[in-house]
Amino acid sequence: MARINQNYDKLAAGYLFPEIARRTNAFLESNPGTEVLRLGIGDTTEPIVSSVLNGLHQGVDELGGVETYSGYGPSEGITPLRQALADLYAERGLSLDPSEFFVSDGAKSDSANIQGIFSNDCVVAVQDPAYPVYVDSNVIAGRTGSASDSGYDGLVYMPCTEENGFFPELPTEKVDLIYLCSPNNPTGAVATKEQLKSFVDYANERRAVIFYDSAYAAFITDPELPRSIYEIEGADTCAIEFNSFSKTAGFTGVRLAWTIVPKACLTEDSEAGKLHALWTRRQNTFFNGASNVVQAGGVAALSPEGRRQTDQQVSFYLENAKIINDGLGALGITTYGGGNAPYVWLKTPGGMSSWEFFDKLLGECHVVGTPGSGFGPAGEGFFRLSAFGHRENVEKAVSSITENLAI
Ligand code: PL4
Repeated sequence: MARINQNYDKLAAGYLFPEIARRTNAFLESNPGTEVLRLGIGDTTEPIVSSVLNGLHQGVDELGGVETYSGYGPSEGITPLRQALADLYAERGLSLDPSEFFVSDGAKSDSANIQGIFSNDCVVAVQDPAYPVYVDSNVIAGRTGSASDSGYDGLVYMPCTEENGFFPELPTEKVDLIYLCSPNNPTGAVATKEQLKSFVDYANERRAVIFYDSAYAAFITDPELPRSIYEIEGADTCAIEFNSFSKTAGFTGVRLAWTIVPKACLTEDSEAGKLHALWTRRQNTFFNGASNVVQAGGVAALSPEGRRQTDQQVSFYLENAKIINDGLGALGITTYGGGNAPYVWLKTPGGMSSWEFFDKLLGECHVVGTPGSGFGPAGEGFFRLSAFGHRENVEKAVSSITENLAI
């Protein structure tokens, strides 16, 4: 007799982003013809730059030649791309071997799947608020109890608040798996080297492992802020890092990312090399590699011209963030983030709940954002606006908020 994975029934509600789409569609059904300005999902809007397009075209053309055609590739990624990624980190003085890079179809899938190579009795700590995938994947794996207003039983929430600058204190209990995201989704806060060092030391002392999601690292403009956790001494023995081409190369629909599992990384019951071997085995079994066409695009994105052009696009989105920050600031709304991240994190005016503010913003200004409470209990009373958008739409959204929001 087949039985279902009952952990799915513990999931608190619908996945956040489809829920936003559902509510937006319901609004549009009741208000037909209304133009809705979307600053909700962090999804790129600008066309892929020419050098990356050329790389993608080249990848397609190679499929048309007898000599150049390729079928299944290594599930860890093609060698030129792994080498280009290692070179990128080497530029910052980080010595990682190409074999420590695992190319994939997304930081979402990797950050959801990584827990699968760890024991089910590991205690998990997450920043609160956090990208929902970290929590949901562990709920599904059975590492939590049921959900209440204060979150899931058995999960250690590390509150990120105004008081601590949206970077958490170290857990007081022993935890085994720690999710950190910087630049942070949703708060836009970026961890300093000192802040990361405290977690790296904690993890090394207790043989915990840090999952470091740096999907927005390219948005860091401040040279003092770390773009990779491996800039912190000791991180190679305790940290696994995720990154993505989604937000830099406009690959949210194209799909390409990478995960770094250093060979030095270890757990309390395994030697160095074991985690690397397990992730290799996991990917070999479950994954057949990212598209060869797309990987050709990834190589092009990492070329000098590819980086020059994609950097310009990142700057464009950061300018959008500034427009949002300036507009909300002029209204007297408290905002955070946006300077080194594509997200602006605002405090809801008048102590409104996050979903109340969602309805108000949609109803009065026709602007869609993301309720902070959807990212965890400590997100309540906050709201995320995404800086991904055409300039005209971002400007329209900010004008509409300035003119129509009744506060
Ligand atoms: C909507 C911290 C966005 N449908 O594109 P990927 O898989 O390489 O990267 C996804 C990802 C990974 N890590 C972090 C992220 O914020 C994201 C993308 N997040 C958002 O609005 O929060 C898109 C979400 C998408 C989803 O469900 O992930």
